Amino acid sequence: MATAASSITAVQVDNLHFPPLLSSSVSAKTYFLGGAGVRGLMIEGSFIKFTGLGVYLEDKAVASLATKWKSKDSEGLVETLDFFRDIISGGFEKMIRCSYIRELSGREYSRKVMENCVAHMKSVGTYGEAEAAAIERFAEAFKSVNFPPGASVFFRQSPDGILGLSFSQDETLPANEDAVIENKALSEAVLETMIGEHPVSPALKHSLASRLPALFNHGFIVI
Ligand code: HCC
Repeated sequence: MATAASSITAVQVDNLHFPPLLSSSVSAKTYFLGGAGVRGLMIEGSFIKFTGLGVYLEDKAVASLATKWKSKDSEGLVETLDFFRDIISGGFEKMIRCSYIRELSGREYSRKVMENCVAHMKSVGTYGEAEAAAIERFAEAFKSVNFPPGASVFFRQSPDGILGLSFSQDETLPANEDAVIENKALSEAVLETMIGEHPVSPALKHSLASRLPALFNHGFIVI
């Protein structure tokens, strides 16, 4: 079995722990932690932390990204939208874990995510009938779930345009997916809204940009 580099560390976001590796029985893949960061909102002048977001990448992401980006350092990468766009649309699978610091209902959470995704798709011209239908399925999937602190939603974004959703009461990845939505524009928009041009988590972008160069330059140590 292909496993990941021993040099990859865990990340702590508030009380949430993001382990270095994640295995999925759905995809039969192992992912490594690219980075993790907090998503908060300024409410009446104070920064309120709502969720912790972690981006896990399929092993082959390192080789795929290194060719173009290995000569840039962390400070350069964090400012480079094209680098994040290559993560978002690269030909490797991503598993995004969103864990809750504050309790949110599925409706509250999905409303915000959908708003951002629709705005992005409209701005790049990919929002059409198929995307509107995919958004409806997304809303439906979140309709009757609740996320107390510590619960998680996992988004599996495959390069062929599949978005898998798994709801968990803790930090662990469930054995089965709760919904599978086939729509490439929406699957990419979820990650775009987190680490793209108008990111909900600049901290996550910093984490990715600070961790990935070591892997690009020292290679991927298979253990
Ligand atoms: C996204 C992805 C993730 C989030 C988002 C947009 C997120 C949301 C948290 O907003 C949140 C905070 C307060 C609320 C509802 C949701 O992590 O009332 O594209």
